[in-house]
Amino acid sequence: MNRRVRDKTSSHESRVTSHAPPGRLEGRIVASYGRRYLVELEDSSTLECVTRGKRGALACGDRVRVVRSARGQGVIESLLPRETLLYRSYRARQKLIAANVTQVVIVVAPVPTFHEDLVDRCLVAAEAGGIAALLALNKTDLPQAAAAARALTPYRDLGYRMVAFSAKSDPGPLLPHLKRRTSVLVGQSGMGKSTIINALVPEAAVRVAEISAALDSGRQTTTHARLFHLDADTDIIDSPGMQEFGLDHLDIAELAEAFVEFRPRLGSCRFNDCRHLAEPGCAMAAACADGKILKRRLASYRALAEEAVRRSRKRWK
Ligand SMILES: Nc1nc2c(ncn2[C@@H]2O[C@H](COP(=O)(O)OP(=O)(O)OP(=O)(O)O)[C@@H](O)[C@H]2O)c(=O)[nH]1
Ligand SMILES: [Mg+2]
Ligand SMILES: [Zn+2]
Repeated sequence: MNRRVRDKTSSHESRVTSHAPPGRLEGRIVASYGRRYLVELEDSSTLECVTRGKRGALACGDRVRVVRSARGQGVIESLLPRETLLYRSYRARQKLIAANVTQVVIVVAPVPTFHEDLVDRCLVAAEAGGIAALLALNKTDLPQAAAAARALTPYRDLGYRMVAFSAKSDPGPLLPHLKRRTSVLVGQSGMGKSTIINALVPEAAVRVAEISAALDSGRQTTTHARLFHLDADTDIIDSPGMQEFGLDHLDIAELAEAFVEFRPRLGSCRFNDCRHLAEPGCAMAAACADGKILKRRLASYRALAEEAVRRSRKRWK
């Protein structure tokens, strides 16, 4: 610290600019609370920020340019290009989950019961977003764990990586899958996403507790996304539990492409524009009849595709 500069400047503002370059700083959003964001700067300090202009279009993990406004506070001036974006959508409304992640960890557990339909939707969103997916079965200490593991085997057969563990007793098996990645934990409420974070990040428990006390909600459920560092090149984002996963931004072709087992068969249907709904000569239907595509997965695709058809009809009315 330069004592002379410090002595000459009495206000905090000018002292800050004396050792930070004037003008813009770059940082990463490590927490998003509605319209407020916590931005971590390159020196690991954080600023509580608001945005100028476009509201609600930023996600945890986003890289941004900020300017300081007051002690510990700043204004987000602009968003830097994203490598990936995971989001849900309902009609034209987007719900951003996380930006710049390289892996989506879909957390499931035997209790409460997880819904395969939601797992399918998370996988579709990850595939469509160009993000690797990992299935994480938590709470293996519970007696129902074997049945839950069986329910997940079709996904392993599709080539998805899978890991099973108990966050309460030992989240260790998950660690090698997280190394050198930026992962976001997603899934239904109560699957144990925050428990995993607390088990892996020693200081997280304190912070999570502080936040819920501040909100005075009395609930343990996660209300906003938050990024934690596991080590210098490993980050993990906790996200609020979800009951549904809207995928209104995907059209039929994108949906079909996001079902990995469809990919080698795309282009083999009788009609070039086959939607794989009920068209004759559909290669997906044929593969399903042969037991090569699971009935449940085809049904899951069709439910999504029918929604997409209804949306496009509405648009042309
Ligand atoms: N038996 C058992 N219970 C667990 C385990 N991990 C988490 N739980 C329990 O599951 C419940 C939900 O855990 P959370 O970590 O809050 O779940 P979450 O997925 O973060 O939930 P939301 O924030 O609402 O999305 C808590 O009561 C945990 O104690 C585990 O490995 N074994
Ligand atoms: Mg949580
Ligand atoms: Zn087809």
